[in-house]
Amino acid sequence: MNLNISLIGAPTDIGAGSRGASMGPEALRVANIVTVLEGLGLNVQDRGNLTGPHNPWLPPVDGYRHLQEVAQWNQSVHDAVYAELAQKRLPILLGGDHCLGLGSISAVARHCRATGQKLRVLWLDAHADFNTAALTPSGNIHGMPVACLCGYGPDVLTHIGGQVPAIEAKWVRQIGIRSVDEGEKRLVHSAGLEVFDMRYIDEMGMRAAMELALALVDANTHLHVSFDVDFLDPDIAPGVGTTVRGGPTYREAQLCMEMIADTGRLASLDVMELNPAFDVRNKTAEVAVDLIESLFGKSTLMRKTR
Ligand SMILES: [Mn+2]
Repeated sequence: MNLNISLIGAPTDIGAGSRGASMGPEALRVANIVTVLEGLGLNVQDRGNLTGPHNPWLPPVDGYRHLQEVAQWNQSVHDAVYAELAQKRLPILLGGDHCLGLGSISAVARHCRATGQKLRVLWLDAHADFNTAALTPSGNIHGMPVACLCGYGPDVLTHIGGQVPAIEAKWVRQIGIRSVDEGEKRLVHSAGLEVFDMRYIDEMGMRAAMELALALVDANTHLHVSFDVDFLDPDIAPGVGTTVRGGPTYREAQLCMEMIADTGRLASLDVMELNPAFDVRNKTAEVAVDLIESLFGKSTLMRKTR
């Protein structure tokens, strides 16, 4: 794995349905993300925060809230993530709401085209984030990034990575899903996304889900993890805007991260939707940093390394 890490803060809640994810990057820093990663022997550069338009908090226009502002933020994220990848560094995007997964992953996809790598996206989330303007009940664009990446969305969002669609649905594995709108569900199926929802994890276990989600990841695969903190059960992670009961437990989430680490292919990461306004003594940020530590190879198991 790449030992050179760059942190990119994106302090905005421009695509969300509640305010506060804009404080996410600082909460992760307060939870010692830099020293924890350095403790694993990684070289960490904190690039500070991107800037962008303020949140005007307006109702939807033609099915989108804040479309131009969302596009601006995503362009900044795209440019910053792409620049780090071009310097052979591993970018960690500190969100910010999950609409920014669009900018991040479209940059990753562009990098993979330039380097001839295969891309695998693991989307860890309670939600499929596959809404469109026609389907969305709210107009909040944080419910749309996966659809936009797959080409379903307005031009100003789908074109950010320089190719439409930015990615193919079959490159994505969604894990932990438990809240999908009715019309969104049909689009997820017709687009052909592979989804390991909570029922799958309940019945088959996290291990089986992750073995399938990581199948065929090889030495030429760029593995991107888009970690929406609402993936986790609200008992351990209350600090998000859209809690959904029945998510992975602490141990299940650790196993998920450890199995990703075992591949040695992690090459970029988003940590999204952390909302300190809903948190309790920063515990969600601390859990997130704990899990990130495992994602970068800390083993909690008494197991000899190979
Ligand atoms: Mn999400």
